[in-house]
Order: sequence, then structure tokens, then C-alpha cells
Amino acid sequence: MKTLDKLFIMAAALIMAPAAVLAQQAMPAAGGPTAAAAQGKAAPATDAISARSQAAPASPDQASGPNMATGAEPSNAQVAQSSMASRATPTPGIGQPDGRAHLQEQFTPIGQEAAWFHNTILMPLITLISAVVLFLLLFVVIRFRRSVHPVPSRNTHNTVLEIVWTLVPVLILVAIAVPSIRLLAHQYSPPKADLTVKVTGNQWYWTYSYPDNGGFEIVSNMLSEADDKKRGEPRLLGVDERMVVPAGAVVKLIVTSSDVIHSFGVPSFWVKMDAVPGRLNETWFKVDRPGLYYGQCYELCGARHAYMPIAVEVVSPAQYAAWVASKGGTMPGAKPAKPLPDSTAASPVTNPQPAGTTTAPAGGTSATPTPTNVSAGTARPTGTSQSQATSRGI
Ligand SMILES: [Cu+2]
Repeated sequence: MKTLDKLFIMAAALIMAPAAVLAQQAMPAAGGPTAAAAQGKAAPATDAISARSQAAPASPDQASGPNMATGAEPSNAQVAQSSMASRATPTPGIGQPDGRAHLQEQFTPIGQEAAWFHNTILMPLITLISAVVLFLLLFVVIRFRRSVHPVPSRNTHNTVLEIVWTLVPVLILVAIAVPSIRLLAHQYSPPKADLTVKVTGNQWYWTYSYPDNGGFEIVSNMLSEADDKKRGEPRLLGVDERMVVPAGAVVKLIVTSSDVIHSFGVPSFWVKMDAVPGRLNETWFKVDRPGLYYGQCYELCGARHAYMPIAVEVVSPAQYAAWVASKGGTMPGAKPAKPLPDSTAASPVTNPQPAGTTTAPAGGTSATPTPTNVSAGTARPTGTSQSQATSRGI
């Protein structure tokens, strides 16, 4: 009965709306803030996020992702080996925090769409709503203060206002929902994967398995502060063994944990996925720009939670093939496919390259690995004393 009453009153209110008059001046001020405040949380008054112009789009050569399965171009094997001998150096402000309060520059299609949504739609809207609410509050406080408005109005209803402050937020929510749901749909309908990497969180390091490349696994531990300095890595973000993926390839991540819940996240990829023991979670990314991108564990996972960084190195397909070979892995379909002109080139590790010949692949961008002071990095044969690369299956 009560419900029926309410429905009746609401219907009557809707019909009567045009005839209603503004009861008093206090009403907009009293109602406005409540309704508007329900829509947006307080936000900084300024939109500090500015789109920074980004350097170095990947060259078509480097971004030829879907061909990954066919393996390295033989002619590039030597080049790749020489490049892999030196680790990519981080670019300040890219793939890592730079001290400013903003989203990191995005390097995946999803990240770019999400950053656009945040910077172009959400932040201006939140700022506008906050400003309107603040204005209404100040208006009420000043205009209806006791000294100039001693007798308060006792009106409790204003139909027009009630409709307005219900409809406007609904329309705002609908307007937000369209790009929001579109973004969700894009996130959860990944294109066909070119490469799968299984990510396992451990207390307190990461392991990365490459089932498409023979199932080898690498163990990624944080570097000491001294090593960070020596290798030019950002503090607390450098690792001994990076996850290496090819540029332009759709990388599927299977994320799990061996002990407690961790969370694998790389902010500049818009990737964050919980690593839960006994479960396989899936996420993906596609990065065209070769370079180095950092992340961290995003779930409180124990005493050294803060010390399990993530470093993802995006390299050209040829460099990736050389890296896989250096870890004892294989490229899918690479076996009898194309006989190499130089049979020894199939094993880049055994093909010494004169030091200093750094013939970068075509289209070398700022992110292309350049000769650095670090050469003891990833290009070491499987089975060294480091035992970082084991050939366990997953
Ligand atoms: Cu963790």
C-alpha cells in the first residue's frame, strides 16, 4: 500500500511539475549540493594531467607483431645478438614514475583509450561538479546566513527541482557509462595472442615462463641499490632478469601465484591483475614502442612486498628471437622452416660479435637498446652458474 501511495504521488508530481512554482530561494541551495555530491567525489580543482608529446613511434619493421611465430629473420640474427648483449636503458619519464601527480604516459591501445577517458571526460566532469557544489555551498552560507535571513522557510517540496536533481545526475551517469562500458569491452575482448607469458608471483620475486618458446622460465629479482646505480636503473625498480617481449605482439599474460596473493601491474600498459594461488587470471597488452617499462607488485603480500619490482623490456622481433635462444628456448615453427644462410647464426650465443659493433635494427628509436655500461645482462647462455634460466615446463 505504501508503495502504491508513493507511486501515485510520484505520478502526480510528474504531471503537476509544469505548474509548480519555486517555493523559495533556499531550495536550490539545499537540494543541489546533495544531488550533485552524490555524483562525483571531490577532486583537485585543476586537471593536472597534460598529454605529453611522446617520442619515437615504432618503425613498421619493429612493429611486425603477428609474424612472431615464424621466428627471427635470419639476416638479423647477428644484429640481434649484438643488441641483446646490452640491456635497454630506461628513458626518464617513460614507463616509470617521474614525480608528478598524473597517469603515466600510456603505450598500449587500452591504456591510451583509458587515459583519454580519464583526462578528457572524467577529470573535467569531476572538476565541474566539484566547482558547482562548492559554489552552491558558498551561496547558501552567504546568502542565507542568520543575520540577513532570520526566519527560515519551512517548505519541504519543490517538484521541478526534485525532478531536475534526479534527472541531471542520471543523464551524467549515462553519458559516462557509454565510453566506460566500451573501454571495458575492449579490455575483455583481446585480439588473438601472439605470445603467452605465464607470470607467477612469489614471496618476493617474479617468475616468467614462456610456454610458446619451449617453456623456459626466468626468475626476476630486484637489484640492490648499488646495482641500480651502476646499471642506471631507477631506484627500487631495477631487476636482474627482465620480462622480454616483442614489439607489436599481442602478449597474453597468465597470472598466478605460488604462495600468497600478489598483483602484477605495469602502469604505463594499463595492466594490473591479481596473482592468486591456485587460479589463473588472464590479461593482455600490446606495445609497439621498444623500450623499458616498470611496474610493481600491487597487493600487500608480506614483509618485502615493496621489493618485487617488474621490468618489461620490449624489443624488436629479431632481438626477441635472440633473447629466447640465449635462454635455451625455441621460436615456434622455427625448426625446419627456413634454413639459415649461415648455419651458426641459429645460435647467436656462439656467434661472437666484435665489441662495439652496435648496428641497431632499422628504425632505431630512442628506445632501441644502445651500448651501455652494462653488458653482463640477459645474453648469457642457459645453464650458467646464475641458473636464472631453467628449463622447467609450466
Ligand atoms: Cu607481492
